[in-house]
Order: sequence, then structure tokens, then C-alpha cells
Amino acid sequence: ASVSQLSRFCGSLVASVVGDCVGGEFEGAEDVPLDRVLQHLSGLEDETRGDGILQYSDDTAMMRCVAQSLLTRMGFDEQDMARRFAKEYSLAPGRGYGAGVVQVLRKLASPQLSDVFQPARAQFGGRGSFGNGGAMRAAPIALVYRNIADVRKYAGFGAMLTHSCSLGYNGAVLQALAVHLSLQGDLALPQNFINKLILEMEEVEKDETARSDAKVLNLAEFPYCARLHRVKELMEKNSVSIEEVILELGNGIAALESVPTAIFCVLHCLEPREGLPEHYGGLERTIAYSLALGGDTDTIACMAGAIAGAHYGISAIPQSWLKRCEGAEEAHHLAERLYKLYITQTEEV
Ligand code: F2R
Ligand code: MG
Ligand code: MG
Repeated sequence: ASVSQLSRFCGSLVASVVGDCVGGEFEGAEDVPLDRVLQHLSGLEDETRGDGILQYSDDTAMMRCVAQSLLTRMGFDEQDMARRFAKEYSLAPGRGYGAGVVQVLRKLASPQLSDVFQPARAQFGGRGSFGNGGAMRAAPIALVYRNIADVRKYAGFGAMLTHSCSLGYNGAVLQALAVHLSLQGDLALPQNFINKLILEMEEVEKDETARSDAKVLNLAEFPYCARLHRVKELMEKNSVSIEEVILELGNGIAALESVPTAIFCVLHCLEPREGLPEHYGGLERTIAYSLALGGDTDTIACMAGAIAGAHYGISAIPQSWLKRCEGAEEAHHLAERLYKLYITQTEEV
């Protein structure tokens, strides 16, 4: 059945929150057996269990700020977004933020600060962060801008408020592009989807700064394109082990080690997979598989959830999961409001 655009919008934001909430259980774990993942997920369906609500982490806390800022300002406004990040952190600092980014969030709270991109530039001895914190919150950008060039531009700017290394902000660009294409229905042709992402990222990584950052960090030229080519190779194989995915794509806190991985999770789970329950739909498979990789599970599941949710729509997320995730209902409302903004805009918001 065809999925409505509104359902895709809601599916994207809500599944990203669900990925964050259910993924928190395994964040940082090296070896996560699939049966533990399935036990965790089936526990969500058992209403008699008193485990309560699964809380969201920094991923959702910052994604909400991005969505609320875009809605209030009817587009990207760096001052407003920066203020919201700082306020959110000051009200709830215990959401599991990255060790470095908290310094940026404290500096952003200063009323004397005129250049809101400056604190991010001072991170890591002036090299800037390459963490996945810009990417984990990038989905709402794709839910506001229709034009792919705008998605690229504002996903980059939104991430630069905390991540000034090109590996950090380009990870956010890739994530927003993946959500954008998924909203357009491009996952119906997986090979086209990955080829389009490679073409877009070739443009993005041509940039002088991106080239020099890759060199300084001892990475291959065009590092995101290189990873996306590996995603393509893995897609072509009949059987892929978890170990192979981790080795080829990574499962870590760096954007380069997690954004292409999240994209692979979505592509791999378009079809039923051995070890995953037959009654699972594609979205449930994607979340379960993301958790089974271990490492930065909340963030990989959050990013994979945002891409998969935009493909399958809101009805693909089990009600029993939604009920157990803090912030899922609010994400639904935010997505409905973003959809209204998206359809009322003419050219650029
Ligand atoms: N922080 C976590 N998880 C750790 C455990 C949390 C635990 N559950 C708890 O509650 O205590 N998760 C969250 O952080 C990730 C997003 O991080 P972000 O926003 O990118 O932060 P940061 O600090 O900028 O970067 C993360 C780390 O990456 C390394 N790093 C980044 N750039 C670097 C550079 N240029 N040189 C060297 N290292 C660099 C550092 O270790 C940073 O601390 C998400 O997983 C989110 O869920
Ligand atoms: Mg987190
Ligand atoms: Mg994480």
C-alpha cells in the first residue's frame, strides 16, 4: 500500500525517538547477542512488566530543539537553535551527552556570545568534533526543506553549531540526505538510493576543507563516499555477518563510523533476514538489527529509525513500542507541524 507523505513525516521523527529510547539499553556494549535484543524488544510488548517508560537521551533532546527552532522561526536560525540547545542542556544535563560537546553547550548559554559557531570551532584543540551529535539530530532539516541543495546546506549549518570538523557536519549532511530521499520514496529502488547518496556526497566532499580534514585524520580521500561504496558491496553479498559490518563500516561514536552504518541497517532490513522474527516488518527489523551491532546503539538506531520511518510510515511502528518510549507522542505532534510547514512553503522557507 502506498504510504502518505504525512505518515512518512511522522514515521521518521517517531521512529528516531524509538530507536534512541530502545537503543539506550545497549549503548557502549561490545557484544550484543541477537536473542538479548529480541528479548528487550518483546519485553516492550508485555504490558504487565513494570519496567516503565524508556527515557530518551541527548539524541532526541537535541532533535526536539532542531524541530522546535525550525517551526518557531519557519526555517533555519542559528541564534535560536543555539539558544535552545543551551537551554535544553541546562535543564536536563543528564541525558548522556558526548564528553566534549557539553563544553560547547555551556558556552552557548552565555548572553555575551555573538558568534554562535565559535565554541564548536574551539573543540579538540581547534580541530572540531567529528562525533555523530550533528547527524543524530539532523532528520527535522529534511522535513522542512523540499530542495535537496537546501537540505545539504542547512543540515551542515545545523551541525556546525557543535561540530566544526567536516567529518562531523558532513555526517549530518549525509543523514539528512538519506531521510530526504527516503521521504521521496527512493528506498523502493535501493541501488538508486545508494547511488544518489554517493553522487551527492561526491559534491559535498569535493570541498577543500573536507579534503584537508580527511588528510589530517589519515582517512581515505572522500571518506563518506568510500564508506558508501562499502555499503554497496555489502548489499551485493548474499550473506553478511555482524562482525563484517562492524569491521567494514564501524559502530562507533564518530559520524563516519555510524552514519553509513545506519544507512546499511535500513537497506539490509528491507528484506526478511535470518535470525529476525518472521512477524517483524521492515521497521522492526531495522531497529532490532541496529541494536545487534552494539557500540553506539542508541544513535545508530535513532538515525536508522529516522530513515526507515520515512519509508514505512508511522503505522509500521508497533503501538506497544510507542507507548513505552518517552517523547514519542511529542515527536508525532512535531512531525505533523513540520508537515504543515513543508506543504505551505512555496520555494524556500
Ligand atoms: N556520549 C554518549 N555516550 C557515552 C555514554 C553515555 C552514558 N549513557 C551516560 O549517560 O553517561 N552518547 C552520546 O554521544 C554521542 C554524540 O556525541 P557528540 O554530540 O558528537 O559529542 P562530542 O563530545 O562532540 O563527540 C563525541 C566523542 O567523540 C570523540 N571525538 C570527537 N571529535 C574528536 C576529535 N576531533 N578528536 C578526538 N576525539 C574526538 C571524543 O571522544 C568525544 O567525546 C552519541 O552517541 C550520543 O548518544
Ligand atoms: Mg544518546
Ligand atoms: Mg549514542
